[in-house]
Amino acid sequence: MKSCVTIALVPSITSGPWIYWNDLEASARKAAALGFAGIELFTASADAVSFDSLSALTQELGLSVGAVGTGAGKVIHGLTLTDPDPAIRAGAVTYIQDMISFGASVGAPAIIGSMQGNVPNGIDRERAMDWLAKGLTTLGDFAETNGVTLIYEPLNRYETNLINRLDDGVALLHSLNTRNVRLLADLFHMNIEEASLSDSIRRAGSLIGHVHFADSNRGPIGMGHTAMTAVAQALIDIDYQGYISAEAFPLPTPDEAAQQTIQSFNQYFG
Ligand code: LER
Ligand code: MN
Repeated sequence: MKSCVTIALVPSITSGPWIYWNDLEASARKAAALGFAGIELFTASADAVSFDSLSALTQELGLSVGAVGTGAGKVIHGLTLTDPDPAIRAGAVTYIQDMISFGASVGAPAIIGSMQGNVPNGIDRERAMDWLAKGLTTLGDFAETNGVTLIYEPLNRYETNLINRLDDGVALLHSLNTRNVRLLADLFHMNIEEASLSDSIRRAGSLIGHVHFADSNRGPIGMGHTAMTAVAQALIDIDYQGYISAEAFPLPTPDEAAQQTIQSFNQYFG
């Protein structure tokens, strides 16, 4: 398993569950100094960070890019895969394709979290799930031709009414006409929705492609009450090889949150 830490690079978004903020180079240098293996980027668009500077920086520091988030497509551009307007759904697909290409240029998968949207008012759940499935299939195939997987993230009930639990995510993935989509196990969302984090991880098994590492209160692991020993054992038992990426509030400060995260990572997975 590989340690990873998030860097938020969207100037108009000034609070949220990301450890480092605003300055890619300074953040990457701090992450490398603490011993993180990877960085996860949250950018406004696919061209917000230049490939040349990103690849030079990560090569110099020996860091990989663990994943790229696509949530700004919803927050800034108002796009989701389940919008009732077909033009907006198509815009969401194009936006995510651009993010997939950007991520693939540095070997990283893109994450679909908030970009999944919600069952819109006045629309049947079945119809919205069909839009989601079509979007994920198109994007899963697109990612495959770019040599990366696509990561789909169940979110807690306050953020989506589409898929809240890993079991339902597994069923969704099995229904798709692509085998290139993996699940994101975000321990914060799971703390709200799952009966047992470790049992859900064991059932999802090899379909888990990325992990968001946050405690019950979305602080860095160690600052809440998630029973992390059992969660870590489940990830070890399913032979999870991917990133354990800190998507948590930068509390009490970004530097202390990063320090707390790497200490917890080493405690459970070192
Ligand atoms: C949002 O709560 C989240 O967990 C992100 O990873 C997805 O956009
Ligand atoms: Mn997440």
